[in-house]
Amino acid sequence: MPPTLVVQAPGRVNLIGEHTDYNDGFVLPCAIDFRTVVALRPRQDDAVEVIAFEQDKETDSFSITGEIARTGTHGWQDYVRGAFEILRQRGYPLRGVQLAITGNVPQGAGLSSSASLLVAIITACKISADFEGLDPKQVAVAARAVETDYVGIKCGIMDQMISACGEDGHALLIDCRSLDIQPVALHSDLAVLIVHSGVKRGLVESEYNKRREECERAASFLGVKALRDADMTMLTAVQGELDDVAWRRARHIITENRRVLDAVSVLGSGDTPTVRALLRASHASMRDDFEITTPKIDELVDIVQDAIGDAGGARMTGGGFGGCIVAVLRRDALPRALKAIRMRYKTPDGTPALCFACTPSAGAGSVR
Ligand code: GAF
Repeated sequence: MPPTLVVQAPGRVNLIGEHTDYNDGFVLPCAIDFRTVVALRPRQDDAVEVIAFEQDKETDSFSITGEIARTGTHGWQDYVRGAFEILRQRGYPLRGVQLAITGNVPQGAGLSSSASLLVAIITACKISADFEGLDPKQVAVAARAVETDYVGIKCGIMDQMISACGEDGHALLIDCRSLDIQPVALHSDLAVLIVHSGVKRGLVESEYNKRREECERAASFLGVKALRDADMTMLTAVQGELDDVAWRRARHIITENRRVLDAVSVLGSGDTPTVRALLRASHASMRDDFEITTPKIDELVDIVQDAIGDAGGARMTGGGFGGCIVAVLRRDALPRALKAIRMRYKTPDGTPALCFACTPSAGAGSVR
């Protein structure tokens, strides 16, 4: 029997603003044309039956009549179960369904395949059961709660927000404190290129949590609610008193927030020398102050930056410790970026790097 509803939710690439989201700061991601797709058919009972095509057609099933337990594997099943459990806890009327999940967001690449899965499932539940009062921002908040409260990943809100609220042809400036969003049109001469370094993202969870603690330590030393509320004058005044690691983490966050706001006007005007300066400074700050890049990622960023010169900028994107880089560059510089990657870069296992020229896309919604 065919599905009654098909919903998609995109992955994302962050153009600039890394690790600023959980510091109540600013980010500038765009949704990409790689997505998770969920097909749904209602059932007559209280069971949820799921098949995940990209996971070797693995299946899962559970009942929605009481608390929905984790499998404990941190696998895709816990994301689906968590989405239902968080909606159940919040009092939304669930119904038994048959779900088929597929999609093409590269997994483990730092392009938010898990956020897109959660946003797709919650959006599908919302549309099929006709929930009142769950707008895209609330979908994002519920999806993040699944990660933090059910799966146990202490992420920020960026990935879920952009997957739920993305706009065609635009990046989104997101204020991660108020959740206000401002669409930012990219100049028509600009392209967004994502390159997978082939470096598997290791240590992500433990190092991510460590960065959060270091940022919290710095904020508490400075006497502010979050590093969003600090500035370089305050930070300079405590140099030598606050431990050096926390001091440098704070410098990354403070300067990165500034770079995000500066990038907003520049992306619209297509001023690529300034794009270059901002993305280069962001990468250097992630490498030297936040210490989340790896030598292979640094090498890839340098290769792309050398090839495109003043025609744009390149930096690591996402949580770090592997994954992808992003370049924002003039369309006419794309061929030389791709040629340089092909000629000069090899992934750790010797294969060519995967490159995706992507289009800023709309957020989650039904496709039929
Ligand atoms: C990961 C997290 F999930 C986001 O919330 C964000 O902190 C990002 O790393 C770094 O900017 O994707």
